[in-house]
Amino acid sequence: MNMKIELIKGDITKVEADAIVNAANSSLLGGGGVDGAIHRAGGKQILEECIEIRNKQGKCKTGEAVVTTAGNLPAKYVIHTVGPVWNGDEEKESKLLTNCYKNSLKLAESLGVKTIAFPNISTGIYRFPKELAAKIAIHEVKNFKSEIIEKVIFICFDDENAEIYRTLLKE
Ligand code: AR6
Repeated sequence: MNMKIELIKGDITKVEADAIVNAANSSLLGGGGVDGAIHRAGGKQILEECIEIRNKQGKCKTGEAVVTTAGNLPAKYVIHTVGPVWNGDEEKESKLLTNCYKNSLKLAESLGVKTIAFPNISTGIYRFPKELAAKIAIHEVKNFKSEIIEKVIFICFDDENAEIYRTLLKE
């Protein structure tokens, strides 16, 4: 089944989806950007669970995803995925960003998630070109067939990403 796609300009910590995705780093211990916002708004339970995951499996590799509960957030789960830092190796870094979306969606399915919200992974501090990142995200979501996930919401925080997604989703 094809999943419904929605675009929202705003703050992912306010979104009432079953799962929201965090653009984390491999330490899983928090940081700036959307990661900082999620940990601040969600409270210390999220960090405590991230520490437990680290103790069990070590760091989270780029392109992989892990899950915690969502603490004080309106979502049920936070799926933490680690995007690639853009260094200009388009093929390698595109593949890693693809993996972020794919592995997050697979994990969401295994949790029975019906609605999932993604931020624009890697397009902030990690400097991935926004248009290329948006094409990868939309392509991956359109190609992912699911009997479980009904809706994917792209949450664009900055004007530039919102405009890019608006244009690409019209096509
Ligand atoms: N809601 C939705 N999107 C947001 C929010 C928010 N509250 N705040 C920022 N964004 P970034 P990255 C957007 O830098 O590039 C952290 O320190 C932002 O406009 O958060 O993957 C981590 O710990 C941008 O489009 O993540 C890592 O060390 C998008 O989120 C590193 O940054 C991603 O920007 C990850 O860098």
